[in-house]
Amino acid sequence: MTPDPATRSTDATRRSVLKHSTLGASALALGAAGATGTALAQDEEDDEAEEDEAEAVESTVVLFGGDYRPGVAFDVLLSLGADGTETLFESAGLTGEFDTASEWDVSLVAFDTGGSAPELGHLMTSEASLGSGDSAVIGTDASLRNGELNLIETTIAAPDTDEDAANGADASGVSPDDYPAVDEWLTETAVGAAAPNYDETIVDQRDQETVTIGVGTGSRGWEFDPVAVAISPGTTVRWEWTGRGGAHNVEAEPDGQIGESDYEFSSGGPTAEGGTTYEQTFDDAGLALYHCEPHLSVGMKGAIVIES
Ligand SMILES: [Cu+2]
Repeated sequence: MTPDPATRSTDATRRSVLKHSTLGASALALGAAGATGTALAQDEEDDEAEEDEAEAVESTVVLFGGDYRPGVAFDVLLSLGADGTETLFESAGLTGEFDTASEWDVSLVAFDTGGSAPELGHLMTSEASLGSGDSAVIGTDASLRNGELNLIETTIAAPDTDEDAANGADASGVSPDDYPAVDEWLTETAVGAAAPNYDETIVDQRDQETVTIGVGTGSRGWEFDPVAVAISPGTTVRWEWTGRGGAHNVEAEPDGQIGESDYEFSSGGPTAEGGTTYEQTFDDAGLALYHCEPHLSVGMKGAIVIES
């Protein structure tokens, strides 16, 4: 029997989707992602009776590798429904766990990458219920769901409540107003250009043990993503080169830049090699402002707020 697409976003269905979650099992198999995933599944069981609470928890989603844009906000354009989902899975040759298309919700989403035209992608989930008009943010912590099928698993911050979405307020309470140096570094042009992908929000990743920042994101590959992120003291940040936009590096030189910054570090000379990583652990509360040397002039800048 095929579920009627129109009923798939009702509360009753949403609850059954959450119950139906296969996250526990798959997260365990994923090793590093297991700790977070299992805790998440547990949270959902605990919160099942409280619909609103459950929605505030992050949800796991699956994307095609080419659609993965860490830290990028997106709008749901439409839900494909049961028939559309089945067609997509078939045309993409998805097998195995995707044989049961009815267990998945697939949405067509528009990523807000700051370019002139939105970039579209598909977002698959067996636990969150997304509807047209919902907005959320793609997680920066990703793992490979299925290498053969080029599928990435990550989390999304659950659909925002209306007031959050409407005014763009950071629900986390990490406000750029509290960190004028972040604003200064990312918007002023006395040293380099303004970061084109900074929208005066600081992505809250304080609950993550490791945080990943894409190096070479955006339409031209000249951005860090997320451009501004809040982490907890003791967190390791890993920069990951996308392989796009030419040679990049990660350079924090408080003496040579605008804005008060507490950290100095460097990944070394620029490299274009996709998959390159650079890690830095931030033990003390404060600010780290940094940039890419070859692309400082086009605003390839980033900021990390370390706050408990
Ligand atoms: Cu660069």
